Amino acid sequence: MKKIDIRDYLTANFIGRSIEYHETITSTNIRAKEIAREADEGTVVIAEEQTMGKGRLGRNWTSPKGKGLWFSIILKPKVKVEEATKITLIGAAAVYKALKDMGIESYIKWPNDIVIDGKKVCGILTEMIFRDKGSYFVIIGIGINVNLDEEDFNEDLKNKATSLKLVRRSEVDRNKLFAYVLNNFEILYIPFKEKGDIREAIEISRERSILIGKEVRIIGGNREKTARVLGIDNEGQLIVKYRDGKTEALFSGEVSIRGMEGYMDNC
Ligand code: BT5
Repeated sequence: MKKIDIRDYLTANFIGRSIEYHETITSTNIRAKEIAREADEGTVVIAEEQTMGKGRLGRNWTSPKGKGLWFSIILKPKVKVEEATKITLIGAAAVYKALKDMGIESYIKWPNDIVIDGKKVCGILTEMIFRDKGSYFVIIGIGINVNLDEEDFNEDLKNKATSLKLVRRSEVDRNKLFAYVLNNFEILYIPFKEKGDIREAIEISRERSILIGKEVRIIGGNREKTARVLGIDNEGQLIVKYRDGKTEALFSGEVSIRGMEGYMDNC
């Protein structure tokens, strides 16, 4: 197994300039939180394998050894904390663009999944650490199924997850893809960090959305409702219309969206 080395491809100035590498770790998000205070902005924690990879809302993230990109970026934006949740959309847009740079087409399932052939190939978990006087750090954890084989997915995941190797039918260069994600992330993140400007990421989330125009089940708290997705507004919220005609803008993080058809079910 080749160790990650992105020196040939990294053009970003601060995202990924410092990388903490682990063979095995519980979760790169957990480790990133531990070192966030001392770390420079843009520091990345990456591991070949996670033994307790985390999804949202306490869910698990399957992270077998040497086959994926499991990493977390430490960010210290100056924007209001309410704005910082939008960083998930920057991550999704950056992964989409990086895959495109590799010649791979993908879709975005708002707010945190990248989907190919109706199956999840990447998930994003954004977490915040609050410090005194209202300041905070952001950890954006990105998991990309690069060279996973069928047998790396358990029965539950087989129908709803895939890897780049499975869709491409050949191995994908992890170093190149990793660097491309970091490069694209920095380009999209700088206007946000400086001015709260997230327009390009939202534009991409709209253009590549797998949800817009579809009927979905919206699951949040203990309620579940059917709605049609009308679009994504300029704040990055998902605009949905319920069967009773009411519309609502949903914040990322508060809901899970399920498809009504075979595609993207439960991802
Ligand atoms: C996510 O949660 O999609 C966020 C995943 C974030 C993973 C990265 S890896 C680096 C960093 N360190 C961490 O510990 N985490 C981050 P959510 O939307 O809740 O989706 C979780 C669900 O996706 C699970 O309940 C499974 O159904 C499914 N799943 C688990 N592992 C998967 C995989 N490898 N590929 C596709 N789907 C998976």
